Amino acid sequence: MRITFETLFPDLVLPWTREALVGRAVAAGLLDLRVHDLRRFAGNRTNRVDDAPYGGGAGMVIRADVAARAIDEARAAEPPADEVVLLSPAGEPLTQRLVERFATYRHLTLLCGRYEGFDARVERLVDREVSLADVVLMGGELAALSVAEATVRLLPGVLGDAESHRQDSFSSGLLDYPEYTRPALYRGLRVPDVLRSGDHARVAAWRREQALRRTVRRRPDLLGAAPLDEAERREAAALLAEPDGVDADA
Ligand code: JCQ
Repeated sequence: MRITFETLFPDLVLPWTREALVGRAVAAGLLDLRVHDLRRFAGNRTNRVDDAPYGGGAGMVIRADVAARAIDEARAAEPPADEVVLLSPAGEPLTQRLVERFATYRHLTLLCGRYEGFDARVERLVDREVSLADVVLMGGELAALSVAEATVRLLPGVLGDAESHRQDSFSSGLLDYPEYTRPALYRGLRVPDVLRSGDHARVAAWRREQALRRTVRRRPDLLGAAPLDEAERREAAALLAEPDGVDADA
């Protein structure tokens, strides 16, 4: 898969491309990363990519023609970009489901804005606007890197067997169950006995229960879309009805 970053700050993106698992995926030919400096598309000798906003006000706006040339290049590339995605707080929220879609693409282009953003006409030239979270960053780069990292770890061969097995847990629609390692007693806190019992069926049932409890307590908004069986639905409803703090484990 190819992922192209269009950015005014390539130096922010480049170290990630060399990071352990990502660098290995690139070396193995599973991943083709391109980091393009948007300033290449300034199209003037001053190298300016931004201009003052119509209507006045503080800050600068990245010109539409600069983004347009970057987008045209992405669409003319081989393979052509399956999607050009603009990172912006005004985008649709990033989800695992969206990332699963990106991971099926041959070429994903991520367009990173800075300053006050792009000329609004750029929205019409991209396929999608995506937001990492309801926060405002100084630029789209860290959001783009998050999209890229979430996508890359889904590509076959990028994670080892053990790690890919673990990634199934978010697809359960629930938060992860808690994990423990030695020692069994640390600062007065004990590892639950069931995890040391060697009874794999009981361990699996306990983990599922913990995932359900944590999700009810911390992210009840996820329950609607989580694939739960009848008994789990009833349990989730009962836990939701309990006042906070009744269950110290959750
Ligand atoms: C991305 N969540 C937050 C800030 C405008 C392109 O327009 C703008 C882009 C940014 C940088 O991105 C974010 C962001 N996802 O802040 C303002």
